Amino acid sequence: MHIANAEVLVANPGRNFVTLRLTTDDGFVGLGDATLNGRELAVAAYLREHLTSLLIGLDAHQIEDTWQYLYRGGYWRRGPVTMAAIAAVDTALWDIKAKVAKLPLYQLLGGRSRNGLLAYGHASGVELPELYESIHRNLGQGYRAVRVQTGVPGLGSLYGVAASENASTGGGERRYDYEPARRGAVPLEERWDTRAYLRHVPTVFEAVRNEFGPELPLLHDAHHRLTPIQAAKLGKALEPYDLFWLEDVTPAENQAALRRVREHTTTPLAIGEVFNTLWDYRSLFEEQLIDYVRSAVTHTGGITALRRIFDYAAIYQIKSGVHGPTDVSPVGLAAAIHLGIAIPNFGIQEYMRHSAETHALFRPRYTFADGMLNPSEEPGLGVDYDDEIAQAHPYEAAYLPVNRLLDGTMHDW
Ligand code: CS2
Ligand code: MG
Repeated sequence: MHIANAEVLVANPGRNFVTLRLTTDDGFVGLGDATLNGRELAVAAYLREHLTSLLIGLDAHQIEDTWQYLYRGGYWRRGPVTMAAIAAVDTALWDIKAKVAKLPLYQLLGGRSRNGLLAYGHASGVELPELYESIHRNLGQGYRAVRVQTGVPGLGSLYGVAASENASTGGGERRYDYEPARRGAVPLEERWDTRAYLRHVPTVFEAVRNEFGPELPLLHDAHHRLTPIQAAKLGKALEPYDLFWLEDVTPAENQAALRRVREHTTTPLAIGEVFNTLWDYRSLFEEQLIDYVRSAVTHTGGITALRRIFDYAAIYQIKSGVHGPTDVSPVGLAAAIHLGIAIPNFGIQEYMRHSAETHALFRPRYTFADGMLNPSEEPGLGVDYDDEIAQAHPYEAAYLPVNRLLDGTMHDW
C-alpha cells in the first residue's frame, strides 16, 4: 500500500486551517492537521514545495520510518514549521493505518485506558459579572473544569479575554479566539502592565472561589509574560485558590526559569504549547519542574512524537494537558483525543469548541458529554474534509495580536 497522492488544503471556515490529505494507491484516505496560527502558509508551502513529492510512492504503513526520514533526513531539524508539517504526515498515516485495520485509531495505540477525557473550557470577562456569566455558561455546557482569564483595570483589550459578542460560534457567546480572525491583515496591538496584572489576578481568583466554591478545577494562562520572580510571586499568591494549573508563566525558550518558579510555589505548572520536540522538555522532566505537558499533536511532529514525549513524562509523574484551542483543527483535536484515551498519564484536555462552519467542513465525530470528550468509534480518526465547503471559505490573512508595554516596548506574549 503506497502513497499515491498528497494534497495540501487551506480553508478559512471562521479561521484558517491547513490540512494534509494523503491517498493510497488502493484508495485509503488519511488526514493530518498542519495549522500554525498566523503563519499558516509557511507550513502549506513547506508541505507543497518540499514534502509532497517525497511522499509519493512511500509505503503508507511505514509510519516510524517516514517520520525519521522527514525529521533526520531534512537536516534542518525542529522548529514549528517543520514539526507541524511532519505532524500532518504522521497523523494522516495513522488515520490510514487505522482505517485499513478497521479500528478506531486509539485501538492501535494500546486501547482505552479510561472512560473519557476530562476537558476544560474557556471562561473570561473584562469585569467580574461577565466572568461569572461566562463560567456559568461553561458549567451549563457540561464542563467540569474551567480556565479563567480576566481583564485588568487600566488596560484595554487583552488576549484571552473576550471583548465582544461574536456570532461565529452562535448563541451570543463571547469568544476571544474568533476575534483575531476578523481583525484583518495586520496584528492588533495590545497594552500590558505586569504589576497591574499581578495585583489584580489573585483578587479575581478569590472572588471566583467565593462564588463557585472549592471543588471546581480552575486554570489560568499567563501567556509567557512574566519574569521568573514575577511568576514565582503569582504562583505563591494563587496558592490559596488551589489552581489545577498555572500555564506558560515564563517565555518558552528559557527552561531554567522554571527552576526559580518551582523553588517558590506549589501551584502546579503547565507549559509547552509552543515547544516542538522532546528536547524542549528534557530538563523540565528530569528536574520535575512542571506538572503538565501542553503540546498539541499538530505542533510536535504528530502522534508518534507526542506519544514518546508522554512516555518520557510519565517516568516523572508528569501528565498530559494537550493544547486544544480552536486554531488546532478538528483533525488535530481528534488525534489528541485518540492519544489521550490510550496513554496512562492523561491529565486534562483543553476543548474550546470549534464554530459551526468548522464542524460542517470537518464533520468530527468525537463527542463531548458531561464534561468528557470521547473519540469516535469508527475506523481511523473519525474526521472528514468537505471540499465544497472548503472552497466556499478561502484563506484570509489573520494574525494573533502583539503585546507592548505601556511605553511602547514590545513584550512577550
Ligand atoms: C492559548 C491559545 O489555548 C491556549 O492556551 O494559549 O489561545 C494560544 O494562544 C493560541 O492557540 C495561539 O495560536
Ligand atoms: Mg495557552
